[in-house]
Amino acid sequence: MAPTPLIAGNWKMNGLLKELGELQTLAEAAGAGLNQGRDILICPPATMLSASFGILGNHVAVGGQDCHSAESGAHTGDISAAMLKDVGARYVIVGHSERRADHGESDELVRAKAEAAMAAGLIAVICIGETEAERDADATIDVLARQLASSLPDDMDGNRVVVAYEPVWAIGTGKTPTADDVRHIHDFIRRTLVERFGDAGNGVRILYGGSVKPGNAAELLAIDNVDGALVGGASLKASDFIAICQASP
Ligand code: G2H
Repeated sequence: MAPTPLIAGNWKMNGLLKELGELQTLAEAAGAGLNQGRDILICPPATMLSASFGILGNHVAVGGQDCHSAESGAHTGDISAAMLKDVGARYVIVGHSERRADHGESDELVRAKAEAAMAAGLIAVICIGETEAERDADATIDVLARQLASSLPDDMDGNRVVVAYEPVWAIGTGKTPTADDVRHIHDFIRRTLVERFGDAGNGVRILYGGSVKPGNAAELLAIDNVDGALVGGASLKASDFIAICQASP
């Protein structure tokens, strides 16, 4: 049986408390049935997590955009997985390409963060994806194989891990891979998960991310082994994000 689709919004470093009205609109749509047959997640900036949880309640999950690999300690400015859980988060994104690039995060660190998230009772959304240079060098599959081998915890639970495939060159650019490319890559990710984790690999949701918009969501979300989307820019406006949710089968 195919996993329940997950439509996740990543607000990145956007959003002030005055923007909470967008979440109110989303909460009302979810309360009216938007969340039937699909899971919906919003990952606002950490400053908005608590207020977002208050508005979205149980209809729409909230998540962090990153967490530290340690449980607690002297790490100024960082947030632990337990802290995210404490304010109502159920998920956390780890290894987003912007964190890998801006903060030099390695596959091994991403894996440690995913393990910390799972230990705290969160679902880890582990991001992988090739850069434009890697794609141009025909290295996409090699890069994804390495990231999957090194960023994923060994202790796999299909309900506790989500993999998000986000080609770096498609992020915020308006460009997306062809449907055939997405199908081929998601098939590869599924096969890799099943080879390593057995049947648990079939339960892992594989999201596509990178310039998902209301206009392309239906085509992307209909592809085999695309179990949802990780949406950046188009998640900031409730009407766009709701349209993407409605496009999921
Ligand atoms: C990819 C995505 C969200 P966008 O980073 O994670 O962003 O939809 O703006 O390309």
